[in-house]
Amino acid sequence: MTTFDTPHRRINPLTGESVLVSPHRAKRPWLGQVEKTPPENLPQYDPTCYLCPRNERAGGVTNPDYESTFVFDNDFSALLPAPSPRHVSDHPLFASVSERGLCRVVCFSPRHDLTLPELDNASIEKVITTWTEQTVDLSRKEFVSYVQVFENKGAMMGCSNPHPHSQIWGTEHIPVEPAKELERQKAYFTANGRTLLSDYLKEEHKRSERILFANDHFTALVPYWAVWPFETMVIAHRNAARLDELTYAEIGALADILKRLTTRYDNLFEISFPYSMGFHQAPFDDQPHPEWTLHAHFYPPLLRSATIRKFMVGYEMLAMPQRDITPEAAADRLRSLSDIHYKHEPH
Ligand code: H2U
Ligand code: ZN
Repeated sequence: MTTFDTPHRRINPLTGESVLVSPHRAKRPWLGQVEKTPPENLPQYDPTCYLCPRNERAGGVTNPDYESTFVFDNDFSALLPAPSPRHVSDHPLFASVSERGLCRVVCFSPRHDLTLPELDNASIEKVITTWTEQTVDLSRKEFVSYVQVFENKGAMMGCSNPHPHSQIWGTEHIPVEPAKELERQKAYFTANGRTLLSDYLKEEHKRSERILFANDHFTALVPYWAVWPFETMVIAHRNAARLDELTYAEIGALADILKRLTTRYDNLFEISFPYSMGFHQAPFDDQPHPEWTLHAHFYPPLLRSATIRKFMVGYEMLAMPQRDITPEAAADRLRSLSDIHYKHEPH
């Protein structure tokens, strides 16, 4: 095990980008902004919520009386499916391309008050199969080459409504982050004949200091190159490149990992823990993708309590990301927590 107690840079092999780690600085005092904690007790049904069953959404559409997951086209889609006129630029310094796509919202359940860790395993499996069906459905549109599943959780992450939901966007081009990962995973596979993430996972299991937990099919860990204080990844053990390649057993295992990880996140500061998470799947670009390993990233903003967040400002905006608490220390904290949600733990 390596001891890191002085400033150093770590490189993210998936993107080629670096993070500056400053372990000696983790105890600096904080007199800055303090966040509000989210309300703890939400109603099961909120008559003013545009995601609850039977309620009206923008544009006057009424939600069905749905009983498990519910998917609809975003009423304020960031992308449009219709082809737009070809962009013609009169100068290389003013480049643009048109982008077609579709944006959907996926509600986890009719319950306004139940977040991912509070759903039972069968309901989480249903969320995963809905993400899978939607991935396949969007990928069948002739103009879609990449599908991004993601969840913004908590007001701190810009989530507009506490009713547990995620989003899924299909786009004509491969977006920036997956495009970097595609290039790096391809280069690694070409050079080594094995996938980058399968080799990484094997090494992490040997070293064990950043592993949180694993089951037969998935591992949750704090990546060596994590930028956010409690950033984690969930990585498939097998070389599945997309959600639709998962077997029933793997979907069950993924549900188990997601439930345990989000439960520990909530237990960390005993609040509904905010984050942005999403799956990185291989693109739908008519190419084989033996280099790609299905994985999820969780990016939570909180740093040292329910009310103190990490800001990506100053040096991060102008130079490179920087963190104080080491990924190993963050993994220690997350590993020490219970898999039983604090709201349900006998006090
Ligand atoms: P968040 O995951 O950021 O909370 O987004 C929820 C989405 O719901 C957001 O993209 C959409 C917004 O455009 N929305 C509707 O589609 N219909 C509505 O009636 C309100 C919000
Ligand atoms: Zn609701």
